[in-house]
Amino acid sequence: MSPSFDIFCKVVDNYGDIGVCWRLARRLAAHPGSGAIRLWVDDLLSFARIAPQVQPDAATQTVAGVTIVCWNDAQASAPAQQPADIVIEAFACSPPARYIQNMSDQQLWINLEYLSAQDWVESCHGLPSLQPNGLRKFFFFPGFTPATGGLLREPDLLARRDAFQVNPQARLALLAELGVSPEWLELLADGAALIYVFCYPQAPLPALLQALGQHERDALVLMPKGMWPRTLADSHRHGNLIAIHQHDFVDQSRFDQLLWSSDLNIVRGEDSLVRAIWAGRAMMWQPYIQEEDAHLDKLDAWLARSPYPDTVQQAMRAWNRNDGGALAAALQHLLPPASLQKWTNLTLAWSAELAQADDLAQSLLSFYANNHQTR
Ligand code: TRH
Repeated sequence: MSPSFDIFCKVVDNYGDIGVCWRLARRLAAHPGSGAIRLWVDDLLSFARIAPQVQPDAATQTVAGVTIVCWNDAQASAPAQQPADIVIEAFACSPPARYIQNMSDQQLWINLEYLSAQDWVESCHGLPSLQPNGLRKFFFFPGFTPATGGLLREPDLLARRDAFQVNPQARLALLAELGVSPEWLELLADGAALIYVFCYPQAPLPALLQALGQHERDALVLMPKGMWPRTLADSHRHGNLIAIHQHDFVDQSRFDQLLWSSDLNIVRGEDSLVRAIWAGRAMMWQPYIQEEDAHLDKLDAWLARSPYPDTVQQAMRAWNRNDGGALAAALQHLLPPASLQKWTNLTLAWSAELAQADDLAQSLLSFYANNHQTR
């Protein structure tokens, strides 16, 4: 029988926790090998920003085949529910105590961890940890190698991306929908660059704008509203015209399409990292900022697995170290169209290579099949 899933998600900060859980829940709901999918979320307001169909005040609702349960204190003290076959706690958020009381060794209990390209992930992936109630909880690590749980990817994703990218009208329609002006739509249709920026406020954005201004193409920088705490002029003229357009949050499918639409994607956190790779365009990554610069180690580990040459790596390190001078120096070599195309080709080839592996949802189902048989 196809296993059912309970996925528990606490929104700590930002959109990454719910972003990953929502993609996973939808992917599993569409998978022929899984049963009912229930997603427990403690912050439906944040959730609704990336999934506008979600009603922030509903105790339970069904969206895209997923039963969404508002996981608040009242819910936690309500009569415990019958646990699903596979219980996933995202990023070590523990399910409610009363729920755990109803669990037995019939359930597969998974702690879904953050994505990392660091070597140690391979040795920890799939390891059990014995819980005080005698049950085993398994560490499950997404990752970039076959010894990990893989990356989230819908089976038709790259085909949909390819179809979108050969259709310039689809791109312009999307940008028009987000309020990009007719003048800019025309410039973009004539070859101006589109740069997507989803970053933390520590990034040297002014240096990026300046570097774009010294480049031979006009450029439109598209970024979500509210991501940048300081004032930004809407438009600059350094040599070329550089404008910034800030868009309202869109749902995850449109977010993907924005990444497919851009000539350079600068993203942050783990979910956008994966989506920018699948977008197959030139890209830079800013990991979530951690104490003692642990995020810089994460970046280095990921860069070591990436196909990117030194100049691209220098640009990313400079972006993450808030080093505007080094960023500008690297971008001088990377922004000319031929270099940008090479960078794009590298991402495209990497996306094709990574897509050969099982995706995270498939890995979870295979892990269940293997573990279920041995119990
Ligand atoms: O929002 P983030 O910075 O999330 C972070 C990290 O995941 C970090 O590791 C975690 O610890 C911290 O949150 C709590 O970046 P991330 O991971 O890319 O998640 C953003 C999600 O928001 C992603 O699923 C894409 C989605 N999104 C939209 O759907 N529409 C939008 O308009 C935008 C800007 C984002």
